[in-house]
Amino acid sequence: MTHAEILAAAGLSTAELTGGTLPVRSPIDGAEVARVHETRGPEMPAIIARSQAAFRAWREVPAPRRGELVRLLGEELRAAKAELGALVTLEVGKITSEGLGEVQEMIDICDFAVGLSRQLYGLTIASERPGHRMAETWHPMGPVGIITAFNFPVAVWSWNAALALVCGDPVIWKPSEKTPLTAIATQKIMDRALARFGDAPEGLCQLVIGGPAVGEALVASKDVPILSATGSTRMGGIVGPKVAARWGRPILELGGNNAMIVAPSADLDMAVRAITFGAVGTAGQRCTSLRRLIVHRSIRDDLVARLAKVYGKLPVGDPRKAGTLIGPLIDMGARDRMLAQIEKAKAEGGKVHGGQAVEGVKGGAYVTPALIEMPGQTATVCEECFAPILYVLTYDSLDEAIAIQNEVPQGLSSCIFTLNLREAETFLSAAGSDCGIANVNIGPSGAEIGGAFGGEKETGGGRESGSDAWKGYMRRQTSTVNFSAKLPLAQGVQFEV
Ligand code: UN1
Repeated sequence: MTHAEILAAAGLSTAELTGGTLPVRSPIDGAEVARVHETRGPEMPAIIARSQAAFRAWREVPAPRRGELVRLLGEELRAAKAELGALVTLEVGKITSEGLGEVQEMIDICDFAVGLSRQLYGLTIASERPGHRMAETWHPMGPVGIITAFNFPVAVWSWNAALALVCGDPVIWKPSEKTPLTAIATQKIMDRALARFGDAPEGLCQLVIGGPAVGEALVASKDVPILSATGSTRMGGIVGPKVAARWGRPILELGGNNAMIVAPSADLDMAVRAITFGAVGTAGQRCTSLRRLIVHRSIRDDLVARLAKVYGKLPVGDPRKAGTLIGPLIDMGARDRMLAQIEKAKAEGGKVHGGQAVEGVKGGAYVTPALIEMPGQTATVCEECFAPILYVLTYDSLDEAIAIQNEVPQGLSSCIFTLNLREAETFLSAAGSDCGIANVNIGPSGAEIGGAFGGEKETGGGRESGSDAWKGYMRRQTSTVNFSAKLPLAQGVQFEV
């Protein structure tokens, strides 16, 4: 299919694709595929006011009925999966199966949220006073600002939106400036679900497109009590304090520097497959991508030799072509940053396999992934570079491996390959990995939506997606009801008048 056919199949009209100020390029070949209209800064107060008005209506709709909207969204996404997946491939350069996987992730969170809409449970708590009942209720919180990154241009919105909507919160979405087209197409899918739903308030799900002024309005507004932002640690370092300073609630999912420890007992065939998907899948552009391999000295040479062999024959190229495993980086700037990072690692004693610019499709930023044997965990290894670079480090004892794993400032995802129960459980224990995600015999990326997603330290501390992450989108109310005819005070305090 041509670029134009993919855009048309995803339901994008000429009016949406032309006449605007924001140029959109496909990383596949660097071709400009659209000029999209941007939201202007002065429009933001009215957009936020609409969201507040929608909130006042939506919070009174029973949660299971709110879940019906998300159920319809899931249905519409199922119907549009192929077309939206192909658009993800066009706009981000993901291989076909990963483009489809991204849409599947949206469908999965919709299913999860529909179930959740009947399970927004609070606790009942034993009161110390006779004739009293204590309970906790979860209430809608208000508009949620969602700022998403280019690498999961639509799935991250859905993790936030599906939960927010069943929790009774409207959403305002600001996608990455690099990926407005998948956002517009997704908004149209949402609009179809809204139309079928019938009586949702106007302004429940809004999309704003543009640069910092638009994001800044969401970050600064007291009328946007929750601000969920995915992106770099640098961005989170600006957004987080601003939201906190106005007493808003930030949900941050920022940088990762994810590691795998490979122990002597590891099943190396499995480890090699997990390492390869983790490090080079999505061209190394997942927050959860594998960036550091911490290998026991006794198996290091064997593992590096196996990886070097696999790396030598990885199919890089057009992401639409069957058989391609590594598509382009998002743009030439990303490629330049990767090549510069490799030079820095070399200067620190790194021995590099791969890591070269290649032709792929003319105009795209194609690279062979880099495997870099490092003499130790240098400053460069501690930085996140959003590209397929995997550093190999060596360890002798498990304690040392865990210390290396935890030494970096980021804390998103981690894993260990071992068949030794003591090692596995130590890695998962309080003295083990300090990350939000810690896996055994599974790579660090490709998490299911059922678990809470996010991490500690410079990763920002936020949680999205499964488990009880929904609580981040609601406010908790503790109520004590006295059904007795006396008024006893807690803690035995006497205060007779
Ligand atoms: C991200 O890169 O921002 O666990 C999200 C994973 C995906 C989500 C990644 N489910 O790799």
